[in-house]
Amino acid sequence: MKRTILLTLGLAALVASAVAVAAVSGPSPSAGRASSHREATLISEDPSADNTDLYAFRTPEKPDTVTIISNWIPGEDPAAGPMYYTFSQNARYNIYIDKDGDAVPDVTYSYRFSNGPNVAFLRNTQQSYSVTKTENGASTIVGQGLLTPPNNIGPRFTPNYRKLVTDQDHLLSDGALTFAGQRDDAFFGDIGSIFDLVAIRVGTGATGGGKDFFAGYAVHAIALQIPISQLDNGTNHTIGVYANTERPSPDGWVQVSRLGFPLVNEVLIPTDVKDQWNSTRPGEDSQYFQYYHEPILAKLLTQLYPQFGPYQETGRDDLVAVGLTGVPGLNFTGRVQADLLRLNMSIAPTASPNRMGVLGGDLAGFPNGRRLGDDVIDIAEQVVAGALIGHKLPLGDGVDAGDKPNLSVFPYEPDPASGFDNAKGVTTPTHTAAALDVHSRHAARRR
Ligand SMILES: [Ca+2]
Ligand SMILES: [Ca+2]
Ligand SMILES: [Ca+2]
Repeated sequence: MKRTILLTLGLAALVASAVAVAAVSGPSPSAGRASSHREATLISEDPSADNTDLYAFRTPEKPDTVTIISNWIPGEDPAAGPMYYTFSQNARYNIYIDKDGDAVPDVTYSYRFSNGPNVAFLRNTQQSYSVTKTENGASTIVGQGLLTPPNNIGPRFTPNYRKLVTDQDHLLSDGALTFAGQRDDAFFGDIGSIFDLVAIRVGTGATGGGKDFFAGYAVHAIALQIPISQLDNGTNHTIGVYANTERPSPDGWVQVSRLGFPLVNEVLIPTDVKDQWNSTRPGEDSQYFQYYHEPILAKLLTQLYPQFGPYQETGRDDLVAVGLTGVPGLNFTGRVQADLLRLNMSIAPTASPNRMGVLGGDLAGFPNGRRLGDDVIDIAEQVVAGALIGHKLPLGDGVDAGDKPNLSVFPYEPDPASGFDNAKGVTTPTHTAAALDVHSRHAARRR
């Protein structure tokens, strides 16, 4: 029903917005990168299956629940129509939760999306979806015929966008709350400088001056809010979470992308191994031990910033613990090495979160799970440089928060900017005014 109304609204708006839409119908930008945006060769050719970020935290407003947010599709330009970004109909989007430290998922939520009829020359971005939960080997459909909001196209096509979003919070039959759809990318960072050989624009990077590459870009998100009572193992209270995307193949569903801990495939895994890593399940991650134990980035820092060194380039048991097993006393899950985002759910949410998380003395933040505001780039740079082994450096990218404040209500990631309000390429009368100014000065001289 809602979709019909939207379609009608959309058609009514078409005539008025046709010129504007035609002006933005060029190819979408390919520059999007985040903690794992466009990080490996194959997946960079398949953006709608590309995991970008994963978050897991105890919910401040409902502390008896855990919120998991998984993002896909890097660098969505909200104006990039008419084939606006959507979840792929030919993919399976999964969120996995390991409750007992063996790196084998105990609870899986799988999402499948279907497109509705298109609107003239515009893609209909409101999709329907189903959610299947697998637990103890048994699969149950816990949600069916659910809707995403449409993408934020503009005030005529998608007016009252906040309400379009809140209308699509859905309670699943197992008691979890879910949302799926376009969101502003909560990830923040100066990727423009980082990928220019870890360039730092100002000082050591911890004093501002960076550019948030992700400002104005969106992603597609799946958010889940699950009662802790459904996930708690009763002993160490620690879950390991990861998300992946699967595509169909003649041999069944194949994993084409995955994400647990941020920045792993981006920064730790060598380029030639990145595609293989994306196809590996976390339970087989001990094969990547050497890339944690002898990180490439530490060697790179030695070459690029010898004045801040020396950096410990080998024997990095601290990185192995943080990334592969969890940190003893915080979120250790046992000896099985696996790339998972580990969250000790017995640690209460912090009233005033510190963006540096555990490094800043705030145990409710990264790397104990990950909150939307945690500054994983600064934390990762400082940890690789040796923050946990006595070599503390105030490294960072000079960007301390996202361009939009996160919401205090589910699904917490901000509403995306609308395509209509896109701030890029704004033409100002500056040149004309300057030219006129020159003319008038000439005229004044002549007088
Ligand atoms: Ca398990
Ligand atoms: Ca943002
Ligand atoms: Ca930062």
